[in-house]
Amino acid sequence: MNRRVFTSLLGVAPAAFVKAAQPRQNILFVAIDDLNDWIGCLNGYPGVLTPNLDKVAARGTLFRSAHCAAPLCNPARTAIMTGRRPASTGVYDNNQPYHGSKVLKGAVTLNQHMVDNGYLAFGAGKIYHGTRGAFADMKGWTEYGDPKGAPELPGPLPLAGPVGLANMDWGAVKGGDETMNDYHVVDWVSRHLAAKQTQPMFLACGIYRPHLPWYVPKKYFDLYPLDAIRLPVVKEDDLDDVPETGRRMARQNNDHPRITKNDAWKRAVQAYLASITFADTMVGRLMRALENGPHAGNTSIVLWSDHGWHLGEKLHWRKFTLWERSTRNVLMINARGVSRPGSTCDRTVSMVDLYPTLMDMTGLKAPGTMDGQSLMPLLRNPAAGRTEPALTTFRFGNHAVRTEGWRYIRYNDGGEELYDRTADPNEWTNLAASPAQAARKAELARWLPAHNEPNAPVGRGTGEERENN
Ligand SMILES: [Ca+2]
Ligand SMILES: [Ca+2]
Repeated sequence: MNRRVFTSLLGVAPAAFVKAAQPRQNILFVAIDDLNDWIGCLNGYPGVLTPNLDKVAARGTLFRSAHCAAPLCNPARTAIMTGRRPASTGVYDNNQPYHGSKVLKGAVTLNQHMVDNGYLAFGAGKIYHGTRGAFADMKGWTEYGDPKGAPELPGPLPLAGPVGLANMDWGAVKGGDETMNDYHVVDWVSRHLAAKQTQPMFLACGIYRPHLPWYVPKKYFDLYPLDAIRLPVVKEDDLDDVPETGRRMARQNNDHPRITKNDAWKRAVQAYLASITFADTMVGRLMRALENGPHAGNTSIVLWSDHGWHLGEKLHWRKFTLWERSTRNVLMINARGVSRPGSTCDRTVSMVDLYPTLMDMTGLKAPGTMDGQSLMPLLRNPAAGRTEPALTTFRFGNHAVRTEGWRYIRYNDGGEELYDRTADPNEWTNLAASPAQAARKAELARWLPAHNEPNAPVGRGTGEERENN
């Protein structure tokens, strides 16, 4: 037997063994785009209506301090699906397909790894940064659905009036839920939840709202009357103690002056809330499909959002910063037989931890280097110790280190920020220049990556990935 044949036989054997040795659970993997902590169980906006997300959280473990690897779609999702963070791969921005990264050449994506090990991997909607073309994983699925709705807009764009931009707009669509893309994505995944299978499934459902534009049916806007909207508290001189690189990040789209000048802050908050409750309703439809189908007793759930979102905090909108509003995302895991219903975990965790966590949940071995660490110990015991902080990277060489008590930011040009999360949850007072904090800064800086991989090539795709909002 030559070496090649021998190796390929060895490659097959473990999967066959795993398949025979243990009954395997399905994994329902739910991604929600641009959802920050404004959900009931995370208490980011008291009064938000997210009964379905709260129910998913109550089924298992809610991670209350989960942070993205990057505060924007493409690198955040690349990190989740490959287990490698931006400083390792060079995928920092929305225009760099992961396929172009030298480091990721030959890397096995999460869904591909499931397929390689006997799972049926079904996906629909936005899992990667794009549902087709250069930014998607076109090969690593048993089947991928990209169903579209046809929401009818009530008039010419922008619906929000003069304050609206092509990519930052909001308003009520004419039809109901069934006109929306997300409705059809949930239907597509639900059909797989209704069908019996002889193999375990990895089922990925990518919900697009509350990503811009905030076009959702009127009934969701009606849930949040304008006179009851509460605005985030901001400090007008907040950016004065922020280094120039951070200030540039905050001002890049000039959103805050435009929105406040047009007296549109409350309307924008209302539209984001409406979009969140729409997404929550879609999660509820998905959960009903799971409960009513043949897989209800044998499916674990991993539900996440890709990063946070500012609605004026630190005089900024959208993501694209290294502050808490951008880095904190939603993560809830119901690992059947492991996580206890209603448990919460306050350890600071990273989204690069998901891939190794799923390896532990499925009994598979990671196919290569993983930058994160499995959350399994925290699913078993949410109070278990964890030393490694969460690292978030925004473009080349800019990083935030988040521990339970602190946030330390170091920009590529050496600019620094340090926030005491306990005393200053709004991150208003930059302590980086304080001599009393020198030792703390040095301790936190130890967690900055030793290597920053150069930028991966810019790619061309379908156009979806070009949105930079
Ligand atoms: Ca996103
Ligand atoms: Ca400040």
